Amino acid sequence: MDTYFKTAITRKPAKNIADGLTTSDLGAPDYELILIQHAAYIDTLESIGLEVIVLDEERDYPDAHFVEDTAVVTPDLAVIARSGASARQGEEDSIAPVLARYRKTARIVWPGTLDGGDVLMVVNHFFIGISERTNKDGAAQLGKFLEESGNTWDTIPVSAGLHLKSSINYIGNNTLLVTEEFAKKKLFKKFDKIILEDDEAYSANTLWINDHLITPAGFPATRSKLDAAGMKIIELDMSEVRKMDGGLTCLSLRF
Ligand code: CIR
Repeated sequence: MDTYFKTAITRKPAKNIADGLTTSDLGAPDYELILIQHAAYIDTLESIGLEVIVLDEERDYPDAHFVEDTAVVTPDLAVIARSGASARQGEEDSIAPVLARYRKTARIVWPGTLDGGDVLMVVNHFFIGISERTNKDGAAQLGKFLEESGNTWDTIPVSAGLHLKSSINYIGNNTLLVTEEFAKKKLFKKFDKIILEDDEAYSANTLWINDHLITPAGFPATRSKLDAAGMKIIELDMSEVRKMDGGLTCLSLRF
């Protein structure tokens, strides 16, 4: 197995997770169960070669275990984000010093906003979703930092879902796992695509890491398409995470 990602930052969910932001109508998450699901997520990352840092819960920030939104980490840079959700601004303050141990850091500043969930990295090209959380200014600030270290970038409107990566993820070998709506976009023309059934759109949020594809359990049509593509798949139960609009990528920062 090629180990490309060595480290993941995660955070224990706080007891008041149900006070976080959500658009789902799936009910309140069960705290004991989310702890079990979170522990299984950490075990899985460790099983594929990552060292996992687990930060303490943050009761003032019930969404803070969705650490992905607080930064964008590339092989040589960590850009600390500034969420477009005011209730989430400040989560990044306890992440920045941890990332500074591993990377040179930069920051998105006012009037820019950016959530890491809107940033899709495909090798050294970055697709930056313009959404309710990420504005054009935030995207331009990130783009400038990315260019300085030799990367390229594009913006794309997030026309459905909370973040760009709610609908599309890169799974290696020039292939995107993508909803039908995003599959049509010109920007993704050069990629091969595995297109999801509409009623399995949640499974777009998969995590391709260290030669494995971690997918949410309970999406049989997606599973058979991925099996046909011959990938090494690990399914995890994300039921409680989903209730707060979260998914597999949201629960860690990986580098
Ligand atoms: C929020 O609305 O910000 C959280 N409840 C969910 C964030 C999910 N993060 C992600 O997809 N990267």
